[in-house]
Formats: sequence, C-alpha cells, structure tokens
Amino acid sequence: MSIERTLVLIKPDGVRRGLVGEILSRYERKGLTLVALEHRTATGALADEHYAEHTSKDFYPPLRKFILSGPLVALVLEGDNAIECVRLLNGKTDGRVAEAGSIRGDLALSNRENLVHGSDSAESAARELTIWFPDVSPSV
Ligand code: RTP
Ligand code: MG
Repeated sequence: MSIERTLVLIKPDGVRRGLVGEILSRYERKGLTLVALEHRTATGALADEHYAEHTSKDFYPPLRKFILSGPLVALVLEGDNAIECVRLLNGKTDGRVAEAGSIRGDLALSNRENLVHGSDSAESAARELTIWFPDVSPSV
C-alpha cells in the first residue's frame, strides 16, 4: 500500500455546467477519501504558480483566462496510489479523444475545457497541495 494525497481542481467549466456532484461522486465511489474541499476563485498569481511549467507555452494565455473565468472547486483526495488513480479517472487531457468511462471521456469535448486537473507526480502533488492548501499536510 502507498497512501498518497493529490490535488484535484474541478475547473470553472465543471462548476458552470453543474457537474461538481457528478465528478466528486466518481472519486468517492472509487474509494478515495475527501480530505479537504474549497469553492474558490483563483487569482492570476495563483494560476501562474500552479501552471509554472506551462506559463511560457502558446496555450497558456487562453488557459489562464479559462482558469480565472469563474469559481472552481479545489479538493485534496487521499488513498492508495491516489495520484495515478485520479489521472486514470480523469482520462486523457483532450476530452475529444479521452477514454470512454473517464471523466473527460464521458463529459468533456475540449482540449482546454476539460473539467478537471489532477497532480501528475508525487513531486507535483507536494508542490500543488502546498500552493492550494497551505494548512493541510501534503502527505499522510
Ligand atoms: P491537468 O494538468 O489539468 O490535470 O491536465 P493534464 O496534466 O492532462 O494536461 P497538461 O499538459 O498539464 O495541461 C494543463 C491544461 O492546459 C490545458 N491545455 N490546453 N494545446 C492546448 O490548447 C492545451 N493543452 C493543454 C488543458 O486544460 C490542460 O488540462
Ligand atoms: Mg498537468
């Protein structure tokens, strides 16, 4: 067993489309534990810190605009192999080709407005959890 914590964002499209309950339910039904949950709106500084690896890319300006376009729901999820587990539940980045059965595969049809974010490694999870939830321990 490798109990991990990971950061999930239900992005502004998920809140606008009324899919927060549906998405949260998928993580809960899988067996992941909800450790923290906040409904909040990102700031430019928070977006730039969160997406540090992407800020120089061509797609960053529209991504930044999107992530700041309304409230989102930030979650800390915990469980055995939680980081990879969330990535599998989320599906491929591009909703148009994401696997059926995944959140993006079932519910998204865009490469940008793809409903969810999940940390992509233990290092990313530690970094992102500290950014979004400074008062929550990033590890169990
Ligand atoms: P995420 O970080 O949101 O969990 O998604 P990911 O790892 O699957 O994808 P990543 O490569 O980290 O990209 C971060 C987010 O940027 C948007 N994106 N737009 N070519 C594009 O227009 C493009 N590529 C990526 C998506 O919202 C993606 O989730
Ligand atoms: Mg990513």
